[in-house]
Amino acid sequence: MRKRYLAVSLLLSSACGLACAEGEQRSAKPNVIIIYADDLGYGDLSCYGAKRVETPSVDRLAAEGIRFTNVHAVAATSTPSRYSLLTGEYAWRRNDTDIAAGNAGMIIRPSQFTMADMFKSAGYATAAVGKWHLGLGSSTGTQDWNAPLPAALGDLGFDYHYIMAATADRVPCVFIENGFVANYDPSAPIEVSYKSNFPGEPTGKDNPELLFNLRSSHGHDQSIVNGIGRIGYMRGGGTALWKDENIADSITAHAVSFIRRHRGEPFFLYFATNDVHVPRFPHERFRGNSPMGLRGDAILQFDWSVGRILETLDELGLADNTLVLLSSDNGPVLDDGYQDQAVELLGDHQPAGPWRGWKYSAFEGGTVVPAIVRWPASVPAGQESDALMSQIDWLRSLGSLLGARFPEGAAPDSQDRLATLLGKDTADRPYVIEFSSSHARSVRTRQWKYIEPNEGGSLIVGPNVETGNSPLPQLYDMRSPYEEVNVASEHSDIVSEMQEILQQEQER
Ligand code: NG6
Ligand code: CA
Repeated sequence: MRKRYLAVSLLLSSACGLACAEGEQRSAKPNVIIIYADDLGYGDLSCYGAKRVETPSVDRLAAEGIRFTNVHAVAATSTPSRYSLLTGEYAWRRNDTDIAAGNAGMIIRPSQFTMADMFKSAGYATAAVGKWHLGLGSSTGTQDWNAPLPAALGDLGFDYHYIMAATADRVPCVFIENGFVANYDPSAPIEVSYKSNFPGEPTGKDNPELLFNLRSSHGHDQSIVNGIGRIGYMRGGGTALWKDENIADSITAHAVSFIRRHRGEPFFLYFATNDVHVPRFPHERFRGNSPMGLRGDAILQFDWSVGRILETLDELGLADNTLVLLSSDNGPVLDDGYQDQAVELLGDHQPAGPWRGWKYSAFEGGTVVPAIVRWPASVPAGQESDALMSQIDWLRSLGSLLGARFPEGAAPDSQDRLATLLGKDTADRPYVIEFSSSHARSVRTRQWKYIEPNEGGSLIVGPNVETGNSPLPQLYDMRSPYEEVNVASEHSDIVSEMQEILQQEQER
């Protein structure tokens, strides 16, 4: 592959004029790595002000690039955020993008143009490693996990994948490598159900004595794998079952080996970590290293994974021309279903930084996330940008970097904001649309935040999260970041403007 690429560029550069220029441009294409953390909050990194946890590798990335302070994930939970990042379409345009079960059918359709398709069409080697959570196979509940899946990430433009089907707290607890269970164990056929248990199999609910690694606090009381209760039922798996304490090692090793394999050609790596999602059960070399218990330790483990990626780039001489984009899929949460003492050991740490609300919420804490860009060949170090941005735009922005052509109808909500992403300007997106787990949409501009009326309750009891829901329109003046005083009735003109934006977006 490498040889063929070199041959093509030699051919181009030996020709004259335009072909020559194109050849040079081609070889200058940066590698792109998206490091997408799970539930990592705006305030969870030391470069974003965290004091009770040190994240030297992420801090280094920020110091060598741009640290953004006003970037939004598209939604306040994983599946819709990831859907939108990879397709450039707002998740709320579809009714099947809520938090996916481990046996959900593939949500992105093979006919859709994805970020991986875009890179592939520009001649990149493409891979997804880590958390997927966007469904697999042709339809929900019909997968045969003992055979190659009929639809997987290969149909979405990824040349290679090594992924968890959903989340670490959802069955099946096995990695899928290129559409088939990795390390498949023929002596332990895999069965999965989100409806009923398999006869004779223990559950967290009935056999709490078997939860030797972590106890659940709410939910997570169905199948038990590795001494941890899960959502959903599974049987079998044998030696293919993951050990939670090795997940970071395993996915990081696969990410590193993809980089090594493709060092000689442009590559795109979507590296979606399991950290710091529940169940938080990092490797023992991280356990006990932070004063914040397992959640803090998982942040350290995340930082270690980032460090391994950066070291690999350094070692291979690829750091200069690799664009690394680090962010998170939604805001932070403390008790997300396991007794990991995230609440008890928090101290004065502020996972969501100055923002109100958490993961799931319509308040800013649901979607404001850390975001860092480093590309030494083109982006001067040591920058900070408070430009208002949304991850919805990353697809077309990166496409603009590659000069990619998008098929008709692709990435309908994504805008080219490459200049902002590379720190060449600080222009705000005119507005950003957010989407909470109770389906409340918000419109955020530099000064205002509007939350549309929603009949859902005001609190999610288990994680103790404010939803931000209200049956009345809410408007906040973001010159003070903590959404506290609803000024909708004083500014009916702004409220109408915001409603108009949502209406127009809806009809587009
Ligand atoms: C919730 C789970 C939570 C987490 C979340 C998805 C319960 C009680 N809670 O339903 O633990 O898995 O889904 O998180 O089951 S996300 O970051 O992948 O969206
Ligand atoms: Ca998440």
